[in-house]
Amino acid sequence: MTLADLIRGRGPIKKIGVLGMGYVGIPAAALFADASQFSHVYGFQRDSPSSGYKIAMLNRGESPLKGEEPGLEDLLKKVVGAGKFACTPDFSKIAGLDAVTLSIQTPFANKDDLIPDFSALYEGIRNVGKYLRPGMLVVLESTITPGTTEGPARQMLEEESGLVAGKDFALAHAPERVMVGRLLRNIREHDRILGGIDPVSTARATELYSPVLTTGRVIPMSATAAEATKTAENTFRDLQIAAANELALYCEAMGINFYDVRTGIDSLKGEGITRAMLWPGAGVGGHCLTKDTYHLERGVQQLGKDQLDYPAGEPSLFVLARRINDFMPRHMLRLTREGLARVGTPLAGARIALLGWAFLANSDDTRNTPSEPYRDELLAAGAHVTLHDPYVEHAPGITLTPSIDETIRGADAVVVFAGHRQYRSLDPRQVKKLSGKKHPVVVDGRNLIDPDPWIAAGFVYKGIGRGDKNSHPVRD
Ligand code: SAJ
Repeated sequence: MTLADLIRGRGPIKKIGVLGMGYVGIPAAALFADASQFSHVYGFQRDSPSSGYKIAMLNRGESPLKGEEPGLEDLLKKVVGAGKFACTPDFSKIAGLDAVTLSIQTPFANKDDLIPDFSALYEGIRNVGKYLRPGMLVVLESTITPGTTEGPARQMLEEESGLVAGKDFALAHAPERVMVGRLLRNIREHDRILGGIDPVSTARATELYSPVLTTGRVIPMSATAAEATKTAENTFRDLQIAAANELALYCEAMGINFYDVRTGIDSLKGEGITRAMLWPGAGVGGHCLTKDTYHLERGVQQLGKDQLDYPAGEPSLFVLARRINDFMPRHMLRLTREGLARVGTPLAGARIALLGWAFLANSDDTRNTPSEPYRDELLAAGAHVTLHDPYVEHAPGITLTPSIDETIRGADAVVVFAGHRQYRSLDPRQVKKLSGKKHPVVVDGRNLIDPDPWIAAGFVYKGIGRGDKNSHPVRD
């Protein structure tokens, strides 16, 4: 009996399970449940102290995801109300399903030694393995090191189940490509990279994803190529941001405006000429760009170490890009220190209003926020820091001040770290009044404010990439 026979015997996919009720798993489960082709979807969530609360919320049709997620709450209410979706901690229910997907975080434990923390993912894979039945499909959606699907994931599923991948069950990698704030849209509209360990697995996974795609298409390839595609697309984005950051640092040093240079570079259009330059800023955060480079690096170390031909002794361009982006919060510290020094205020004892704790503009997502290393350095230097973020209610280890006026009151420096729309309309006269300082400092880490009205109001202005303004005469 071949896998194709087993799958034919099972018939079309009807019952689905999604492991990992987070930013990726919840919208994916809701969309599967909303598809008329499928009869029922289980969302699997461990009943742990930290995230067990999600089970009851989801079964009430409520989204535990904070922040604006257009359409998600309504869709959850609809599929729960229709009895097509339920959340459970009972993994034994996997035995009755046709397909299971895993969307579990894959952070790095040690970036220097390229050691990821796959503990949660492997626990999930073993839970699936325990209840795996012939003809079932298993799909890894988490971003993983190239070689994981064909390697450790396959081995664990076979060990736990006693079945053989590609013979008794189908296995594929279909990496998520979602961004907070537009989860449902991204799943429907982005093309779905799909890498089965064999053509039968790829075909079965295509059957799973096609019903939820609207404008998106399935792009089939091998499992390892799919893993490399996902890790590389984030690595390349990180590299593009690092290139913009390095150029911005150069422009500051040369006393010119990065944004003039960017407009100039961007103007070279025409066939074959793409100049998709990204934006410099106060840092790169989130769960993706901060680690996927290391998954790619680990992949080539594990799968291609002996074959790789690379200039001897030269660092990986991708890792260097990571280091440049990780440097930006330190550059923000330098701009803050220099700004204060212009008015004779040492960093020690200075009052800093830090605007923006989320890693992404107009979101509440604080994972690996670049604001944190900056805040830590300020505290280490003896400064007093007041934090504000219109989207983040609370976050571990910090106290947020809900009122922006109270955050700014008495501040020596106001530092914009996240590109939230609310900060775009800050009024320099109002901010100066609240700070009560003759020459408050403003540091713009996201090119949100026009420097001139602030300089005219007596501020010391500092901005990423603004070499044309960062040494302006201070107006009385
Ligand atoms: N950032 C810049 N300059 C830019 C763009 C972003 O400094 O020009 C900073 C942001 O402020 C943020 C960080 O980089 O701190 C990441 O921003 P992001 O826009 O890349 O957001 P992510 O990490 O949520 O989304 C990325 C996206 N990947 C790509 O576009 C290749 C998204 O499509 C992925 O789904 C997501 O990673 C993921 O889950 O992998």
